[in-house]
Amino acid sequence: MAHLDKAFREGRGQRADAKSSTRLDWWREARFGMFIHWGLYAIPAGVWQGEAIAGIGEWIMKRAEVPVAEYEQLAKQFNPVKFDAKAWVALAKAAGQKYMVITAKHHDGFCLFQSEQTDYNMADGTPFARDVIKELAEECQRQGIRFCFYYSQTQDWHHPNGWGNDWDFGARDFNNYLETYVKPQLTELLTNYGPIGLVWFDTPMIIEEEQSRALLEHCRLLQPDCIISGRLGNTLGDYASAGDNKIPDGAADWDWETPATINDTWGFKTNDHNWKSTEDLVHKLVDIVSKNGNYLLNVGPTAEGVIPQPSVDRLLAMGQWLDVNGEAVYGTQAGPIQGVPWCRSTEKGDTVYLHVFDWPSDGRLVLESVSAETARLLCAPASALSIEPYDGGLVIVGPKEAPDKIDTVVALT
Ligand code: FHN
Repeated sequence: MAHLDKAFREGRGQRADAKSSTRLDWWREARFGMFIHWGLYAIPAGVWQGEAIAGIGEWIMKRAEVPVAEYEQLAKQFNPVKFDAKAWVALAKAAGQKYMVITAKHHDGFCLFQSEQTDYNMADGTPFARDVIKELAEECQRQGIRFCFYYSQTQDWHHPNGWGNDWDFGARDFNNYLETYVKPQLTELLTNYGPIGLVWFDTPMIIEEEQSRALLEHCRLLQPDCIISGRLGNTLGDYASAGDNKIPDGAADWDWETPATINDTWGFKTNDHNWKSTEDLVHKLVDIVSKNGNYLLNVGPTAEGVIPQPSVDRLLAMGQWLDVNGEAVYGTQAGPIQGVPWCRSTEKGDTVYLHVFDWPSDGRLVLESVSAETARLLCAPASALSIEPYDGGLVIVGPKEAPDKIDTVVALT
């Protein structure tokens, strides 16, 4: 397992009893979700007082050590008039994503939901004056997407007792912050927005085991079926979290997820144009699923509330590929063919799905130690492919041209 460990950071493991729990059933079926990083950081979008700030966009407050009194002025400008919950959820649906995880509160402390604990929130502290978490939760219900939220439980650069802001605050009472601020906010989020699929805690850092456990129990009491992410800390989450954009070399026998970016940032940055190709994104999705994982792919909307067009284009293209090949992704697990560079495999019931990334020019797919009676292309289900025996394995004979330039899926039974 040593090769796998590199992709999983310490303290981000799966709790011992989670594997046998039915809580994760929908999530294992889903395999692909939409992550949304949206907050005040979308306004500076990577540039502070004329200076481009290196690194991920949502960290601009920390990277530029912006004082709270200055940073919180951004709330008065936050007026995303183009925000459209229906369109965001429809995009996730068209992309083939089955759950949505949005930053209810990120490290900068600004809340996208209405909270009695602070006015530093979208509904009470901005000219927009709307609870976007409510709008998205309702729209997800309507369109059949599991609604989930991200919540930064340890880092809060706005709260004097939260972790991470050393330029404004000195000594802190972290436990007091957890008890008197985090827990009441979790109560609000797990009470006011209907059923929540999962709470995506992040960057556990200094949180101690009994504090992680207290948050877990708090969430369990409010919504027992809600999944808790591995980044709650102290190996108490329901599934393991790989590092950002990290994919392990081989299949894991625990439940895990890779959170990932389409370009390099999570929160919107004007200067980040390093977009991954659709082919790369589909390959990453399939690679992850072929190793028993989930892919949580991020979008970073602008301060106007618009999901950048390069993200939209790629998500729609992924959705088109999934329309044809979704059978080989949703509800599947790691297949029997592992470690072969030109392909990946997933399986469900008695069907093995061979995902061919590099189609051979003679159209002959040689597989060792595999037996199958039938082979069909998901992109042309009516035409069966012939199978020839080969030295303990088999050869599937297909066309000379790759039927799908991105990933041709052959279903073997
Ligand atoms: O610090 C955060 C970062 O801003 C972002 O939210 C990612 C998403 O997985 N999580 C943390 C870094 O691992």
